[in-house]
Amino acid sequence: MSAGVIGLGVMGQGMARNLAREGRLAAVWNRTRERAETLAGELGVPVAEDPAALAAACETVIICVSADADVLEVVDALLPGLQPGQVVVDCSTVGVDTVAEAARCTVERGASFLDAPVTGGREGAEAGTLMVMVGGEAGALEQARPDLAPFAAEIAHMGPTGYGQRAKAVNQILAAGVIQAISEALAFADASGLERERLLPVLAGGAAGSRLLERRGERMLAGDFEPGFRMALHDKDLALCQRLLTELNVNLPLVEMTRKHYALLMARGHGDEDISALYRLKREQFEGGNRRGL
Ligand code: NA7
Repeated sequence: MSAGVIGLGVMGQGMARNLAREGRLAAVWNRTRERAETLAGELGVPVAEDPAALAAACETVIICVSADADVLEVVDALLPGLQPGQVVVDCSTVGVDTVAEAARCTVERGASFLDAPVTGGREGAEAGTLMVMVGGEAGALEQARPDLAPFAAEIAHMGPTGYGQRAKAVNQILAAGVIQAISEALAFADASGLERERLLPVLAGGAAGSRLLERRGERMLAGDFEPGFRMALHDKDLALCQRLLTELNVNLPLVEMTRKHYALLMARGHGDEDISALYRLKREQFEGGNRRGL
């Protein structure tokens, strides 16, 4: 059993490193070749000439690229190298229609497709503790599982194709709520003159504590918004949530509000910062930016 990774961004790099650590990484490929060469040199694995060559060199093809059109482009490019019985696992966060199309093309070649978006961010990818939410056939998941386990704390089968993405959408709505709550509460704390060294440990240990607060609270208050989880990507994910919600004839206030706030920040050039940069807006409210609320 061996895996190849296509897409060596923040998430794909961590996945590839953990696969290499367990001796399961056969090859890598990245659109920007020098990124692949740097990592491949470090890990001692080959850089495939193109996605088709990578597919031909491994049993499980793991994809982790930005958005819908990128996934379809990569799947199209790898098909000529795909053999019956292989499993293509897409860990990108994209729409259910995209994964349905990718699955259709893959199955036509006699291979299997799993939508397997992840949560846990850069830290989770590096530590090999991502939560993986999988849609597709249970048998294909069992076949690919050993090639996902090196970067996962948990791999959960959510249902047929598209159900990994549906589960991820739920997670992204939750993430919007948590980051809204933390940034608003900490802006209030800062404006109130509370000492962060005393406050943060108490909050983290209480009923409203969360991993995001533990990881990001201190850094938000210090004005450090290094990603992590890039705002532009979360905004893309919330747009995917809106599409799923439209099918149900529902607008969720949290999703609408968070996209509005992200739009304001992205227009000011903060889209490549961590989602915790939402704190910038909340803090401005206390500085007279908008005292009535955004
Ligand atoms: P990054 O760090 O922005 O990395 C994105 C990666 O996707 C990077 O390797 C890109 O290659 C690659 N990419 C983007 N578009 C394409 C196309 N069209 N073809 C091939 N490769 C492409 O994102 P993350 O790692 O944080 O996140 C990846 C996914 O996981 C995303 O869906 C998140 O929502 C969750 P490049 O180096 O720019 O050439």
